[in-house]
Amino acid sequence: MKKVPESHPRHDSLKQRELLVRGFKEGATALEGLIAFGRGEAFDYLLGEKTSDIAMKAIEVSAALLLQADNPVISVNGNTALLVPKELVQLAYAVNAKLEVNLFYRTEKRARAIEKILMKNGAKKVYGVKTSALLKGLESERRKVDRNGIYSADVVFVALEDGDRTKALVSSGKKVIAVDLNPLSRTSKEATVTVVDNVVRTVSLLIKAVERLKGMDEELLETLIRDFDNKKNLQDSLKLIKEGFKYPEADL
Ligand code: PTJ
Repeated sequence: MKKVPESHPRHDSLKQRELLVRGFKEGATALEGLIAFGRGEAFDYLLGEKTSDIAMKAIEVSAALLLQADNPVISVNGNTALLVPKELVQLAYAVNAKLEVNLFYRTEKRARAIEKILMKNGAKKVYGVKTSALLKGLESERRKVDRNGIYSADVVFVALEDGDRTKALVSSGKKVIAVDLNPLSRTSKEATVTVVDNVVRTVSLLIKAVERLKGMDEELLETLIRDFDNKKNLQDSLKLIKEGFKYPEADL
């Protein structure tokens, strides 16, 4: 892998790009995934490349939803498999969730490559390499799911997701936790809880939030979930992004 100097001001972002390029070369990440990441980076730049308090609120509610779920499933695609494989496996253990590969540009070869990455990072079982059910109201390859995984899940965690599937999941009665840097995307608008943040930062923060909330009163978790207004949270994130358009006073 190429070397990005630690001192480089855009070190983290450049490392993430390298991971995705490697994922592409290894057959796990879609070429289109690299483009999708670039769109996310633009939003992240405007957010100051840090997790906002607004996103933290959504992370806390996501932790509550995962802890309350009977059959939570973490959906993994070609981007998240490279960016946060270890963290997704840890999250799955922390909330007793299943891991399922779900791809827009689905091929069995890619699904297997992603399964291999997750196993290497500690997963014992990965769903979605072979699929056994179809999600209603969806025409893309993402409709292919596992009957014992996403199909029967009550809470699904997604990141870098397509609006169509988010809508199909919500329409089938599931709660969807989405991580999406674009608060205007259809996924952001359709999800039950949207974390407007870089998935690279979100997943470890989510694990910490789960640890904090574990063992808390059911009522407290319910109150957190009930009091959360996703639309308001998205509007607040959008305001923050608008702030990012201001030229720093010091540079004027
Ligand atoms: O691996 P596959 O075949 O399932 O394909 C995955 C991609 C990402 C190619 C596919 O789902 C896709 O085309 O996604 P979209 O429609 O481009 O949506 C991606 C969304 O995620 C956009 O709103 C981006 O702003 C956002 N995004 C990009 N990078 C990140 C991100 N959100 C959070 N963290 C990121 N690092």
